[in-house]
Amino acid sequence: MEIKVLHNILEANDRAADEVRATLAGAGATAFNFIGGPGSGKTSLLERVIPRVADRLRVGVLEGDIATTRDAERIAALGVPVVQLLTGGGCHLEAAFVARGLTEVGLSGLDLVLIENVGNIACPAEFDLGETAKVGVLSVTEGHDKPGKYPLLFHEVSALVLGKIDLLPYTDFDMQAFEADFRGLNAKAPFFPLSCRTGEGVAAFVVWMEQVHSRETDFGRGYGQQ
Ligand SMILES: Nc1nc2c(ncn2[C@@H]2O[C@H](COP(=O)(O)OP(=O)(O)OP(=O)(O)O)[C@@H](O)[C@H]2O)c(=O)[nH]1
Ligand SMILES: [Mg+2]
Repeated sequence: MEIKVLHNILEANDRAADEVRATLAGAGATAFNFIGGPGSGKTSLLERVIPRVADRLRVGVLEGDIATTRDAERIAALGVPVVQLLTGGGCHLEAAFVARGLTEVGLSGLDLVLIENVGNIACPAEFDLGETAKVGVLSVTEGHDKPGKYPLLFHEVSALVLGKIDLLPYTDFDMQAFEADFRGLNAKAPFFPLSCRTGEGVAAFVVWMEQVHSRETDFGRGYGQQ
């Protein structure tokens, strides 16, 4: 019974995701779906990325959250349009909700749409939002064993950010073990170690985002399967 219900939800979600994809294509916009655990640094990454592209690209943000507008307030302070998507307890965003968010954020005037999913590395990976690319966000304080424990996300991502590398000296994070675990699930997605505290590594990630927008790089849904 439970399995049947989930199947129906995913089917409906996939149809809505196809509509989001068509809407984005019609607007010439590129959408990134940022997926990571609570506190992994998703909003901090958006705060670093947006000022770096704002002179060239028009950016809008959809902020997924369970209960507050705190992240939306942080993004609004950067002067870009932002819509808060409150799930009211739900552990992930769904495509129909994103479709409404795109209308509210003013998609027709945008180049990039940055979607911060609800903090979680399990549920959001199952839901196609119609995004151009999924970006996984893990931080060194979460541990190097996470790819094998949460394989779907690491398998699905078009790029993986490993944040908070400024904290590496204070943790037992094993970079070699982490990369081996990740590459066992996803051979191709580029890997961006970075720090939103120092700014190290952010520029390379922004270059990748712009290449995705200009379609100069290979990317996409199920990238890990290729
Ligand atoms: N040292 C260090 N701290 C960081 C870095 N990036 C983010 N943080 C801190 O980590 C905490 C969580 O960062 P957020 O950006 O709010 O994380 P988030 O993933 O958006 O969190 P949720 O929206 O609650 O899921 C904050 O206290 C940040 O200042 C980093 O690169 N280095
Ligand atoms: Mg956040």
